[in-house]
Parts: sequence; structure tokens; C-alpha cells
Amino acid sequence: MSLRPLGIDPSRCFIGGAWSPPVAGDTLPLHSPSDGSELCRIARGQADDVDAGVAAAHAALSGPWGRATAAERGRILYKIGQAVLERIDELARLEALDVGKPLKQARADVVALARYMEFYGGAADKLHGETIPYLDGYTVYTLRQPHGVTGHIIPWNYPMQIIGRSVGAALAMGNACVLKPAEEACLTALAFAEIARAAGLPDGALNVVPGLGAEAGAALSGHAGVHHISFTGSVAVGRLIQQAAGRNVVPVTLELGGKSPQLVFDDADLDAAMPFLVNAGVQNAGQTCSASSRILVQRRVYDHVVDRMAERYAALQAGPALSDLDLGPLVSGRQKEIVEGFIGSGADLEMAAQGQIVDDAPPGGAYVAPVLFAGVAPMHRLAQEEIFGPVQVIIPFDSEEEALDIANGTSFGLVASVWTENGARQMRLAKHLRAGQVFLNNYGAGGGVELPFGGTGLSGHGREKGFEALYGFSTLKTVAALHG
Ligand code: TXE
Repeated sequence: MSLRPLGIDPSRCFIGGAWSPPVAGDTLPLHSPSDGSELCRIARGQADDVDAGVAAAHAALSGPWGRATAAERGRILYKIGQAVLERIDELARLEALDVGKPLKQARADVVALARYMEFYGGAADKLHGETIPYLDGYTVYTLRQPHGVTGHIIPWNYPMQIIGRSVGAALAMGNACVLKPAEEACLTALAFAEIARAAGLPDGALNVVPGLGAEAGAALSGHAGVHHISFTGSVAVGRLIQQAAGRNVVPVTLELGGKSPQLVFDDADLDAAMPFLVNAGVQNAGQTCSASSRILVQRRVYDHVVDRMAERYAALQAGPALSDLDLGPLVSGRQKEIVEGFIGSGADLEMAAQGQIVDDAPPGGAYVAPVLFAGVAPMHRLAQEEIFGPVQVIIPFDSEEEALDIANGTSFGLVASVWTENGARQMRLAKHLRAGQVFLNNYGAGGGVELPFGGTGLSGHGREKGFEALYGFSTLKTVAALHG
């Protein structure tokens, strides 16, 4: 695979605006999810490389980047967004090859990345401090300031979107970033760094250190020179990140996935609901933190909803990323094994429908045919644990109270949606559902650059996206002047 047109050298780290070989000289293989072949070798960054990235970020804060005004930062972000859109074909193809996602999803991710740059570019000079009435003879005001160096540890499922929401907001506030992309998919992170440099981002404002989680990731999360950590990934690693950051008393934002429900009542517009019910489960082959993996359906319309969802499932096709079907492969053989393990634990359940893997899918690819289970008990493993694959369960309920109990009855709380024409019920459930986002008569899996996003419980804490993220990526200083 030629990466030359995008200016990437994946066997190197991107530090201080230049391609640096990893200090230890090691590389790792990067495999194609679609056929298992080796795409290229990537840098195996380690603690020394993270040290170099953090040092470059500190240098940027003392240089032109640290001195840039908010308006100048905004203009640079805006230009980066435009440059991203100019490379949409190459970036989408790269993401599709690397992550295994269908091209149309990869294109949507590029558009989202550009939109994050546009949104945060526009927001950079809109967050103000305030003056506070205080004692006689005082003038008190607040300054909204960057943390300094921010660490970003991201997963493989939506690299471009997650870079957009976290690095975009951090740069808007004037931080300098060190990004550790996932070892399964890091190519668009590297391409983005090069595009941003060429669009005018000063050297050191964004540094990328590819490598393994236990090496580069652990070094970054425990680094004493980092002032904020943003992590998206598994609950197990989220716990480690919080502990590591805790040793340096550094704030963290954790986005750890979910078990997000859609509640379908018997007065809902089922024609409108149907595409959202299925798409929110199989988008990106179910590897979406806000995937809707539980569909709760009121008894009177239960059989009807199961039949109609099953019909859609039976028509779903999985195949190579560049074939641009409904689903691509999962990101890796390891993820396929995890998901197949979950499907196996549903052997006691009613499989309402299963999609297909196309006949010409290469044998080395990580393909899983999407599966819909019906009549699932709320406490079944498949209704409690994050699967991160194309698997949805349908759970029947009788009353609103029961639906709320089931919906809130997992350890997660990321997204929920309610399908009903009853306005009072919409308001009640929006208030009581345990989730960071509630959608009424729609489901916004991952979309909405402007919408604050994050969870509660095991889904994590802190908010990314929207204007709200700017508060998380900055700190507030109070200045009190006694002038008599
Ligand atoms: O995640 P990891 P994995 C969930 C999903 C999936 C499971 C495992 O259920 O099946 O997690 O996926 C870095 N210190 N989600 O193993 O390991 C790692 O290199 C510092 C949900 O891929 O959490 C990568 O960059 N960093 C989630 C990032 O953490 C470490 C998206 C995520 O990898 C580290 C992905 C360490 N000790 C998975 N170990 C979502 N919220 O959408 C690993 N990393």
C-alpha cells in the first residue's frame, strides 16, 4: 500500500512536526481486517518516544503555538478542516483499508473530522471568562486557560472522528497534544498530523506516537509532563488510565462504551423507527461506543417489531471494506473471536435472524454475520455486557416503569432513545433514563459534532464534543485585584 501521496511514514513517530524513527528502532505489523494481509509496518513507540512527544509539546507551548491568539488558533483549525475535505478520497480509502469499515462510513468519518475542525475553529475565540462582583475596592475576573500538554489515547473504531472531537477541542483551547492511536489502526492519525502541519499547525502542537497500549499508552497516561488525559476505549484500560493519571493528580476524560437501549412503545411510529433500530446496531459492524445493542419493545407491538427487524437483518451483507456493503469485517481476528464468543453464549436464545457474509469475502478477513436475538431476559450476558460487534438483543416489556428499570439495569449509561408519540412519557423518560444522551424518536449513533457526549457509570465521565468539551480541555483562573 503506498502512503507516499499522504506524506506518511508509518514506521516513524510524528514529533515536533517531523518524522522521527522510534528510539528503540522497533516496528509492528499492521494487518488488513479485510483479508489478513500485512498492510505495512508501524512504529512501535515506547517511553522514550513519548518523552520526546511530550518535550515537543512543551516546546510548542513556549513557541509560536503558545503565543497564538484564540482567533489565530481558530483560523488554523478551520484551514485544517478544509485541507481534510480536499483529501477525502485518500483519507476514506486509508481508513477503510486500516479499520475495515465500508467506504461510505469512512467518507462520513472524514466529513465529521472536517466538521469538528470547522466547529472548534469557530469556537476557539468564543469561550470567555467573566467579571465577578465582589468586595468594595476589588475587581475580580476569570481567565479560561489551556491545561498545557494533553494526552489523547484513542481506539481503532473511529480514529478520525475521535481525533476530531478530542484533539480538535484541545487545540482550540491552546493545548499542545500527544496522541497515541491504537495499534490496530493508526494510519489516518498520522495522515491527519501531516495534513495539519501542511495547513499551518505549528510544530509540536500535535505529536503522534503509535505503539502498543501497555508501552506507549501506559507511558503517556503516567507521564508527569502531561496535564490532562483523554481516553476512549475499554473499561479495563479506562481504570488503568485513571489510576496512572491519579498518581500525577491529572484530570481525565473517560469514554468507555455502553449497552445503549432503544425503548419502543406501542404508540410509536414504527415505520420511522425501523431503520434507526437496526442501523444503530450494525453501523461500523457494531463497533461503535454508542451502538444500540438492546431493543426494548412493548408487548403489543413486540411480534411485529421482531418480524420487521428480522427482515432487515436477513438482507444485511458483510464483505471487504472496499466493496462498500452494509458491514465490513471486524477490526481484527481478536475482535472476531471476542464477538463469536458472545454469539456462542446465546446458544440458549431464539436467533430471530442472521445476515450473510458474501461468498467472495477473503478467508483471512475478520467477518462476522450480524445476529439478531429475540426474547432475551434483561439479565442475560448478551443484554448486560458490551459486545462491540453486529449483535442486537430484543427484550419485551409491558409497562413504562418496567421499560425504565430494564433500560437502567446495566452498569453502563451512555446513550438511550425513546420511541413514543406520548409527549409526557418522552419528558419523564428523558429525565429518568441513565444516559449522557437521550434521543426522542430518533437515534444519533455517534453523530452530532455539536452535541455534548459522554456517559455515567462504567461508560465513563467527562464530556467530549460540542461546546462543553472546551470546558474540559481548559482550566479556570480567578484574578482578584484590590485597587481601593
Ligand atoms: O480496547 P483498549 P481494545 C471496548 C470494546 C472492545 C474492548 C477491547 O468492548 O471489545 O474494549 O478493545 C490503548 N495504558 N472498546 O482492546 O485495549 C490501546 O493501545 C494505556 C470500546 O482495542 O481499551 C488503544 O490505543 N493505554 C471503546 C486504546 O487504549 C492502553 C472503543 C484502546 O484500547 C493500555 C474500543 C494501557 N495499559 C474498545 N492498554 C469505545 N468506548 O468506543 C491499551 N491501551
